[in-house]
Amino acid sequence: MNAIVDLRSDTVTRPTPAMREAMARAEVGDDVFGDDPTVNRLQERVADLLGKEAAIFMPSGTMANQTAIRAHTEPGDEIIAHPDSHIYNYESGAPFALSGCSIRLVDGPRGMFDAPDVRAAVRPGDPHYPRSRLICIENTHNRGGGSIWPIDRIARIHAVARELGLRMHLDGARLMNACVATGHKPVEYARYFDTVSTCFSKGLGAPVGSAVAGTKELIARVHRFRKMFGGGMRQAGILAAAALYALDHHVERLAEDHANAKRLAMALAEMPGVRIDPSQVVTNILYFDVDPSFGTARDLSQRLRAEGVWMNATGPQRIRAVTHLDVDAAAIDRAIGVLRRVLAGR
Ligand code: TLP
Repeated sequence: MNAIVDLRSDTVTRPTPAMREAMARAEVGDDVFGDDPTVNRLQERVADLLGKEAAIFMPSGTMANQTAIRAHTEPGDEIIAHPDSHIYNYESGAPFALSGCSIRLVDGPRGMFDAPDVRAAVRPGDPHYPRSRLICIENTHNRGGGSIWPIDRIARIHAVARELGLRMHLDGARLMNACVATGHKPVEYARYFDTVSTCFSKGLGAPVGSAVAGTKELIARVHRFRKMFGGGMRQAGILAAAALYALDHHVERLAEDHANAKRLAMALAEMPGVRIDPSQVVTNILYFDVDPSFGTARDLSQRLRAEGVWMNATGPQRIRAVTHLDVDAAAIDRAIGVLRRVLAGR
């Protein structure tokens, strides 16, 4: 029997033998004391990569985003974010619970809004209102289908933020996917943001780990909240070594994941009962809609699962597939074959 093709998320990747070796060799210390040389090396590397004064290692993307949000805001403040954003949908309501902030949702196609939308959403400086404090942007955008924010749009939003005294946070869980797809350097995006979070445990293939970068002052605040939220880690160099390995070896190869996602999307577009626009598939995430005459998304995903192809239903008729390090072109071919067979035999 063929191995399972797991397209549920790029978080499912397992460390490669070479990454495990790098982890086993890592020099470690107690990172709560600031003593772990490998964590320190990773933090310097990430700060440098993103053109920031400092960076801090985090156990998860969620904690990276939420410690940054807490560092920028005070209870009663308001955050501007997209209704499809990860921080709003998939972080357990943390901005409300951990930072005491409300979120003003600003919509737009494929997870992206523009500067006039932001300007219209900022509250007047009147004590009746919450204080608009922080704009959060996600790049690439997960529920937007792995979409990439155009840099000039980010620059326009940044200009409004500066004019009106708001800060900017980037959820860059998949920033490297955006960089590989466009050829832009991470710093070209990061320069518009006060803080940037980025993940090593998505397409980059590390088992655990994210980071937040910003000014020394902001990162000192983020550090305090990481401790408060229970994210202080001890001999975390073993994990930082995996992240360093991923930055050295797994960035450029993201282009393969993008090519695989595109190929899967093009094949899906030819299948009965499926709606997808392959031209919108620009990185490693794709969504497609299932015609109700072919059953629900959950029905289809269960039938696919029985054939060894795993994809999650994300809505009544919607399925997400994510390509990654553990799915090569041959595995994509197998997934395409199974999809064809299952859809033909509805
Ligand atoms: N996303 C996961 C799920 O939570 C949905 C996935 O499978 O895609 N920002 C973005 C844009 C993300 O997609 C994710 C994870 C996170 C932050 C949170 O990262 P973790 O899972 O490390 O807390």
